[in-house]
Amino acid sequence: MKIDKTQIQKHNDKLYSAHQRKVKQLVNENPIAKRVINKLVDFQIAIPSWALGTGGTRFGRFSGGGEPRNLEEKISDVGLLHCLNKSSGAISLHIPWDIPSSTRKIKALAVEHGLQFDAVNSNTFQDQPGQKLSYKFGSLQHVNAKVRQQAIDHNIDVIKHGKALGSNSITIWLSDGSCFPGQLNFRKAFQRTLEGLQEIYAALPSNWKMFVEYKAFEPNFYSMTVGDWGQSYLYASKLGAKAYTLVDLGHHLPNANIEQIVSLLLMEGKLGGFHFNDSKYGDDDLTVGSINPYQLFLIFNELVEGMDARKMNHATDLGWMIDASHNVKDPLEDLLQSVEAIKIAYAQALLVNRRELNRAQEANDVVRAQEILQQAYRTDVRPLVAEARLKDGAALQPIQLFRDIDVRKQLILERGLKTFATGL
Ligand SMILES: [Mn+2]
Repeated sequence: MKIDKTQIQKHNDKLYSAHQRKVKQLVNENPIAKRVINKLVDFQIAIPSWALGTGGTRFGRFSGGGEPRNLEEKISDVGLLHCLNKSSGAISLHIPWDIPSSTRKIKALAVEHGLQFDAVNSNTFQDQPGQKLSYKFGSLQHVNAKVRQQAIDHNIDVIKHGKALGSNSITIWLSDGSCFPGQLNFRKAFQRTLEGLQEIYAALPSNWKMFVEYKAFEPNFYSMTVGDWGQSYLYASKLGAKAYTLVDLGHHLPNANIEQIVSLLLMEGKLGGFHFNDSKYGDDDLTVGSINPYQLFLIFNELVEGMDARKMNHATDLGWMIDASHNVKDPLEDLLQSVEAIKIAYAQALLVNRRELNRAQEANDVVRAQEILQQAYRTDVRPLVAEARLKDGAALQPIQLFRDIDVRKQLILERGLKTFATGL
């Protein structure tokens, strides 16, 4: 299905005067509000192909109906999101779930929807049908060189698919690790993994980036071979200038100070990108900003500060991706909420008075520093985010429009009630 421009126009016309009042007030109160709107227009967040279907847990999966049955329908779903919010102009593919049957046709379809291909993702955390050797005891860390080679070959194959589609980065998340003490020699596992990553790195096209994602626990519960940002940084440093650390918000131990991690990785020029989600316990994959929006704001506060210090382009110099998959919401509504939460946090971070904050920090004025941060955080920036959408021809209230025109009902009519998208 496609959303007609007149449907968006009608929706916006109805909401326009109330919206305009709020924007005017914000622009009057904040001298930089107009600059914030322009930055919001440029800021795009990639949608992961695996989040378009209903996710599951190890206990079960409850399909929502009308889920995309193939890559074409996944691209069409991201096209719907992008049409509604003009902020989701890229899709992140997972190989082998999303191998195109025709690269030429898939590229043309993406262009039709105004989409680009973001980072491609490899998968050595599962065994695929027909696969020769098993990843039960890891992939790049494996004691058997043949298993390691199979994982290396897969990653190089993923790069080839990405290159054909016009992507320019690969995200490697390894589930490698151990479940019990004594199972693994940590040093040897690290060395083997590094050697495998080096072979993959050697296959990167010159303009590509490699993102090394870390995770504290699960599926291995005693040790993870890329378990935290320090280990990821170690791999990325040893690999070279094209390798970076990728921060997934759900991949930390509880109470980790993610904003500090972000700040230091940026300082070292080794922050590559993000996987956004939210969590209460661990890798919960909940909607971005649903549990702890203040933390999301604090992370963006460090991102804006650190990127400006290195004169980086907010929109293009880091990879911005969502990584979520859960089982009770309509996946498309969830993604609209996630993108909105990211843009709200970004806008609030842009409103922080940097000069005043710096002055308060230099004077050890702790109270003032908190006031400055929370002044920005407690500003309702939603009209600015909506104005950025309006400027780009998208809907003032994407979720409301999604419901008003019954997008899900249309998708169920087209695809059926009992469809299953490949994913987690
Ligand atoms: Mn992730």
